[in-house]
Parts: sequence; structure tokens; C-alpha cells
Amino acid sequence: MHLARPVGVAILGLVAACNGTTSNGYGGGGGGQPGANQVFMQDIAFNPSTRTVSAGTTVTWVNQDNTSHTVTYSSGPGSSFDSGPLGPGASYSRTFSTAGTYQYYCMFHGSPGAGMHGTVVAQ
Ligand SMILES: [Cu+2]
Repeated sequence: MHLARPVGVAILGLVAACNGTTSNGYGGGGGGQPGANQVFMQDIAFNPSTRTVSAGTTVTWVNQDNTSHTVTYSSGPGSSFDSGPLGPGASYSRTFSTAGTYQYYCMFHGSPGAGMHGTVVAQ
């Protein structure tokens, strides 16, 4: 498999990459648990609601619901950011270079500190 089939290996790699970004299970409940640097958007909530990471870590949000969400951060340390609408199965990543407490929300289902909102603590 090493030198004899470079083309086959490349194709397998592409298929795996596609599966990783487009077919993540959505539909609520069946998506498993978020990884150490992940936050799931699940049942109109962020799971976990507070994610603590080391400064410099890239956090990835994955939409496990059948409706669109956003990851929106508008006030606090560092620059504001906004994922824009994330459809079912979509993901968004953000690197937290600066230590601080980042309180974000979904524009469709929450507001700062209410409804569908969450916190990233970078330390
Ligand atoms: Cu939402």
C-alpha cells in the first residue's frame, strides 16, 4: 500500500476529508459529544455552554441542529467576530490568541448573556 498505490491513497484521503466536513451527523441528539476544543450547537444551545482552553487554541463550533445558528461576539476583549449563518452540519473555527473571557451568542436564538449564548475562557 505504501508505494504501489499512491493514487488510491490520495483518493481515500479526499473522501475522508469530505466526510469530515459535510456529513457530520445532525438532527439532534445523535451527534455524540464535542471534542476538547469543540462546541456543539445542539437543541438550540451551545454545548458546553462554557469552554475553557489555553490561549492560542482554535475552537470549532459544529451545528448539530436542523436549523441555522451563528457564533457572534460583539463586545469584550479582543476583536468582535461573527460566523454568519451556519446551516445544519456546518462548522466555524476561531483562534483565541489573547487570554480573556469571551461571551458570545447566536443572533437567531439569543443575545449577549441570554437565550442561546456561550462563553469561551482562554487562559
Ligand atoms: Cu441559534
